[in-house]
Amino acid sequence: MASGPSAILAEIAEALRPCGIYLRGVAAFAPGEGPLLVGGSPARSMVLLGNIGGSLWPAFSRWRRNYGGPDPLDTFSKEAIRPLAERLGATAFFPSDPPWQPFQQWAMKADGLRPSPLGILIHPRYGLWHGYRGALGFPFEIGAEHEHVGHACDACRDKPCLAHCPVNAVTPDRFDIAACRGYLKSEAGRASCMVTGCAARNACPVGADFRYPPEQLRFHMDALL
Ligand code: B12
Ligand code: SF4
Ligand code: SF4
Repeated sequence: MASGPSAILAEIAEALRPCGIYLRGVAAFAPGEGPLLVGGSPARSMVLLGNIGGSLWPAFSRWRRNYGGPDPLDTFSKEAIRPLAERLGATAFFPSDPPWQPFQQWAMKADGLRPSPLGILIHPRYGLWHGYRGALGFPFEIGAEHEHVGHACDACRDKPCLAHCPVNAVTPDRFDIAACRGYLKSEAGRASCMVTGCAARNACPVGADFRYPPEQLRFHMDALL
């Protein structure tokens, strides 16, 4: 078992690399501020884990050939992350498990990421093409270097994401979930966003190289509906 913060991070990175899941930052909490861990003490560090672009899609696709149950991506992530949590004595959190944990707040704390008009946090390199698959909470500090990145939307003059949604669900103030869902269920939506992904997300010029592969786009759209 790893001892010392940098050995722990190295072990996590090493164990999850074959699954295409990466270290996505470490959020640090003041004493008493973090969520409660198994055993009752509050977290001092939260190691965020997730995909960068289509990084997990090859491993997930292979795994899925032998899985016919519900929530495949969540199950795949849990199978990868849970044994690691046990080995490291960490508490595992997953983004889709109720009660929803504030993954986006943790990511903002870890790397200074901020939300795009779509509600998704934007990364200056990966754009809107990244997500979180889990997090490991520890009752001690892990002194990872913080990347603290800039906010791409501030420098984006034309904001094409705001112009490309066919039902104007994406606005500077809010994301209109009902309008989006209504469109996705319509014939037009089934022939457009459901096949090629969210048009507003696709219109963003940041991180275009990290765009999800077509099957992954469709998978997430099906899940959204
Ligand atoms: C519920 C939920 C939704 C709901 C509603 C969101 C809402 N109004 O709050 C719906 C179903 C609409 C949704 C949609 C999507 N979601 Co969502 N969603 C969540 C979930 C499970 C819980 C959010 C929450 O309430 N958290 C609890 C609060 C306490 O945490 P928080 O960090 O403070 O929450 C922040 C969000 O609520 C955010 N927020 C507020 N309004 C909206 C609206 C949208 C659309 C989003 C994405 C976020 C958002 O602001 C809060 C403050 O920072 C999170 C996972 C998680 N555990 O956070 C994913 C999550 C936020 N979603 C995510 C994604 C990627 C999407 C989709 C792109 C799905 C897809 N198709 O791929 C879409 C976006 C719409 C689009 N057209 O592209 C990612 C975002 C990753 C990132 N880079 O930031 C998360 C983190 C899941 C993950 N596994 O990574 N989502
Ligand atoms: S198009 Fe511009 S404003 Fe919209 S998400 Fe991308 S960078 Fe941000
Ligand atoms: S999925 Fe389609 S309808 Fe929904 S916000 Fe994106 S562009 Fe608009």
